[in-house]
Amino acid sequence: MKKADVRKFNPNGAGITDGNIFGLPFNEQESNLILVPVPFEMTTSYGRGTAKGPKTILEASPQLDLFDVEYAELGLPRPWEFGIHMEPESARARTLNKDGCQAAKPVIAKGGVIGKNKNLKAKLLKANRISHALNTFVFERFQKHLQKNKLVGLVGGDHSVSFGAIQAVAQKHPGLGILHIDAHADLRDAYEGFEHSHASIMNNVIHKIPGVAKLVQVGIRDFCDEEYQLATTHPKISCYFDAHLRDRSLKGESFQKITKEIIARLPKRVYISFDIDGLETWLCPSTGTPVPGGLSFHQSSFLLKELALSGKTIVGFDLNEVAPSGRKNDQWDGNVGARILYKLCAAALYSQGARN
Ligand SMILES: [Mn+2]
Repeated sequence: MKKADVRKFNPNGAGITDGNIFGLPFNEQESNLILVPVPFEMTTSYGRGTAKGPKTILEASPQLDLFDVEYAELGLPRPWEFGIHMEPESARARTLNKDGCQAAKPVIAKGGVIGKNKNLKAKLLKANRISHALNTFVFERFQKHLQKNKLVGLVGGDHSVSFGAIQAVAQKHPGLGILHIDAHADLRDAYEGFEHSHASIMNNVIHKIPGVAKLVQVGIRDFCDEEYQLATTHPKISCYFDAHLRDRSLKGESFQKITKEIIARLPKRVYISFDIDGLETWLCPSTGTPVPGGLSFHQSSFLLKELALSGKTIVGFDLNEVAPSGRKNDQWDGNVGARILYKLCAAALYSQGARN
């Protein structure tokens, strides 16, 4: 992997707030890693705001110091040297979000129970059409970058936005495994009538993307009966429930042993789908559907590092459900989001052979 022109950036200076991710000066062409922001939250059912996730992360990101000690000891102290670029938010995604939210709002207000109401039925049809359009949009963005052999990450948006990204990555790498970090199983058949809901993303991935061979879920602690059935019986799914992780840790098993077991269940090529609410809630206080429990920052970054070191290749990722608090000068959600995003970038680059 070829480095970008590193003379353009002084990592010892204060972060440049020039509107680029992590304050880095690299354009799309010279970057190995492209981030695609998708400001979309049509099906958000509880707290809203994650359409502002990419902006929240972007604004907090120049605050990071980009030297990474854990990757430094492995030979990659400066992941940024390989070029990380975040595209500007596209007008198309914003329009789909605006129209989608308008259509979905009255349906969500009724909890998806639309009965014989023709108006609501029409709105639901429209919302489902918009989901398909959004999936196609994300798929095409990803496909374009993948064809140029870029590593691509997505920044959401609600979790439904991952579908097109996983579809594109699985098309390039059939037999793909998904490492899914989340509080929620996201295995509902559909939610409130929405075919592509944030709550059914992994059900859709398992049933509609044949290139996905395996789904390994970690930190799951909020799910319904149906989801439990699917998570525990589907041959493609291994689910590490949060309660089980807690029990095993509290009874003295090392987290490294558990991590190795999780990673062993994944095939050679891995896509990481990281819902920020998989973390402890104090790390993502403004996310839409927070649940107590969850992974610590250290556990999740350890898992990413162990995956990077395992010899498996991270071929794509997403970070979703980050939302701003809405309080002035409060960058906490964005700050944690940016740090997880940088760890995802570092792990993916390392697994692809990047070394300084
Ligand atoms: Mn979630």
